[in-house]
Amino acid sequence: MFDPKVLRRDFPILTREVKGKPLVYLDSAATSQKPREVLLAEKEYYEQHNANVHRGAHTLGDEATQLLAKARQTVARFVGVREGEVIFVRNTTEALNLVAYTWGLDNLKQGDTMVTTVMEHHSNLVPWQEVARRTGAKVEVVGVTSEGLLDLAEYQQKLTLAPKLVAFGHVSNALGTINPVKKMTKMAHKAGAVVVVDGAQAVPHMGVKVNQIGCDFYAFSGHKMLGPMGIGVLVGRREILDPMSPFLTGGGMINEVTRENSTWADLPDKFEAGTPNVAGAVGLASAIDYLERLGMEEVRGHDKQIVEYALQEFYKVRNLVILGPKDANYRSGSVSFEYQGVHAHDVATILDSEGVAVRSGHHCTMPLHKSMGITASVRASFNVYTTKEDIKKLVEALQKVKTVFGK
Ligand code: C6P
Repeated sequence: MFDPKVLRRDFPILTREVKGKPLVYLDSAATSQKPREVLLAEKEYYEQHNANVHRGAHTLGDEATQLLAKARQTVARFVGVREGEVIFVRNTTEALNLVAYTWGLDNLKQGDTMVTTVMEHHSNLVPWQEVARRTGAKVEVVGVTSEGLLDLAEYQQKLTLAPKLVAFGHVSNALGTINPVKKMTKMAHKAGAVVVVDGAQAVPHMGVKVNQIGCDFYAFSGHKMLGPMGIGVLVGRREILDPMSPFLTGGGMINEVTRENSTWADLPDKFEAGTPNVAGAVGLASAIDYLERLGMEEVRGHDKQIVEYALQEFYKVRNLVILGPKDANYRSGSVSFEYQGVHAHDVATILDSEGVAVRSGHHCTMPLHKSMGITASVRASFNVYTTKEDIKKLVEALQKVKTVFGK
């Protein structure tokens, strides 16, 4: 039985106090906390198996190589793709930049169009702006409706510009909106575009099968899905990755090197230059084992319940303007709000004094905030260990904002 109160015991940090109060961690979209077994998996790697990979000459080197391969298998199975299609990177940002600086620079030219959306995290916007600056291509940005959903009519209309590349998020980190990625991918493919999906906020909360979505690239970070920082994944379709230029060059990614020239290793090594983060990959695989034991359907069920509860409770607080869809069926992972008359950073500081950790600011979505006519918001974000009590404590702590600001 999925019980967040029981599984909280697996997360050592959740027993901490902050400012003399029990920690209420509601900043999981920024980074999730890690269960003990993930921490131990990394520790055991360093204590028992640490060596560089692909060096073959000794036992520890073989063990490290096997552990990296096993972690790749785990990730591939988890998201429904082939092993060679899983490229380990540092995080979602690096994954998206990899696509921008390889596929983007090689395939886009003056006059070409890319389509993205106003709800993107900067990591899925700035790289395309940079490709545009360097190639002369342009970026078209689709807006959101007043309900906080992607404007699919505008999306369809922008697709008539025959974009070469379309990039969108699976789940918005600021609105919590779940986008219909399968449908959007189909529409973009019909228009002839390569499709890049930012899955940073989706993979932690729902069973994502990249092969079913059908996109060309899918990016996510280990640290938001109970795994360690410093490990992320770019999934790419083999047919598109194979002819692509490498991103970083040097050790580990070559087939043969002469004084004049080099040839590239097969996938995925071609995109993994230098010493990989084996401990991170091992930790990520351990996080996936943990999530799979809970069951991704249960994980999503719990996510939806918490989002529903948070919406219900936040709507009762006077002065809160909730961002994003009202219906939890269209949301995942977080609820952001504006506290009218009090700056988001002030709200967060007061909440912190009560032990409640939330994020305040633009959440790396400045264009989105601007489109809503605000500069900042407060975001409460959740993961498997979030309880209704956490939400209650946040609402209680909001009383202090009222006391201090009289609003
Ligand atoms: N969002 C947040 O508090 P990195 O930092 O590379 O692991 O992930 C970047 C990223 C990309 N896309 C989305 C949708 C994201 O939410 C994030 C990270 C964090 O919302 C940190 S800004």
